[in-house]
Amino acid sequence: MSETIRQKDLQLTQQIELTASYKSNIVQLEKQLVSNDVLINNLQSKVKSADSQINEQDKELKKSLLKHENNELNVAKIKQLESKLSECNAMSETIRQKDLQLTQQIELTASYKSNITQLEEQLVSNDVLINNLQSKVKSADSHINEKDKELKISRSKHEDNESNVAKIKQLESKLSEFKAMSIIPNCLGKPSDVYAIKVPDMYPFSVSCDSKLAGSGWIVIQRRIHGSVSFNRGWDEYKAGFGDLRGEFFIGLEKLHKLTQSQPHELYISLKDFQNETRYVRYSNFVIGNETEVYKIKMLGDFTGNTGDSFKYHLHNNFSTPDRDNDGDTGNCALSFQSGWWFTKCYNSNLNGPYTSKGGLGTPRISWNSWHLKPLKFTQMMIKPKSSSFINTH
Ligand SMILES: [Ca+2]
Repeated sequence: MSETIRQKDLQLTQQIELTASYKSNIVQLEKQLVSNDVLINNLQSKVKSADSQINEQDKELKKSLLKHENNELNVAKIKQLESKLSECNAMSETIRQKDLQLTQQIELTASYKSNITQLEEQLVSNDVLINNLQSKVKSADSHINEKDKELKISRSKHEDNESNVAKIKQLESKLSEFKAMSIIPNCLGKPSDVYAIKVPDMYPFSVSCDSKLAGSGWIVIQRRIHGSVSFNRGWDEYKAGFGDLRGEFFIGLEKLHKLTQSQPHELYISLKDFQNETRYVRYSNFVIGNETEVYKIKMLGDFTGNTGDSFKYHLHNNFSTPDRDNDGDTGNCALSFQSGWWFTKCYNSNLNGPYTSKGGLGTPRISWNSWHLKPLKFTQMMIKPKSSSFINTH
């Protein structure tokens, strides 16, 4: 045990020595710590100052960078401006050229203006000239018109004179005819020929007397022989009469009215066809109305004859011509059958129809349908004063 205690003592002495060494070390270390703290403080203040220096430098750097950037921007701006300047220069050149062109145009315009002014002056002078000429033409025209009027008057006087001379000659020739033909009241007792007849309310006029077909004293009012005279005529011609008294003719409605109105008349109609067959019909009291009565057949009297009565159908009918439809038909019979007649719807006889040797029912032709429907070659209508007929036959 004592050994152990001795060892323990030894160990304890060693430990105490060790601890004393540690203590000295700690003191040294504590001293060093304090000095280190001072150093650290110094360093920390140095770091602070360095930091502030860095910050300032950083700021300066930033400023410098900013300046640098600005500089770059400025360079770019300068480049832009330079390019714009060159553009401006180019434009300026263009403007200069345009100016040059404009100047040229202005000069040209000025020259045109001067031309226009000259032309306008010329126009004004021409206008004056034209006005002068127009007034001269007007005065010439009025002069011509006056001369023309004088000439017309002179011509018309001359023509009037010529036509008057011709009329006088005609009248003289008619007068000499009438003088040569003694004026008769009717055809009674006269051989077949042309005579002057006088009826009340009318100047004497020529008539054809026939004494061969049905005894003496007949005034021929219508005759068809060969078709040389057209019977397709208007109202005025049927009213006045037309044709050749020695050939084919129609006496005229006005004369027919005046004759049949002056005293009672008989009517005789002679017919012949293209087979040279003949027929006749006779009416005892034939009266034609005046123009106001449309020249209607007012009376026929009693019928006699050796064929059918194709005229009775027309009693009381108006007279119609192609240009004057007075018929009882919805159409225009006179136009359809190319003649003037006492049509109604349309006819049973048409002695004024177109002269033809062919055709039948429906064909415009000279027709007497109650005999047959073939065209006729010859017709003659005649009238005679009834009393004279009575006297003549007794
Ligand atoms: Ca009609």
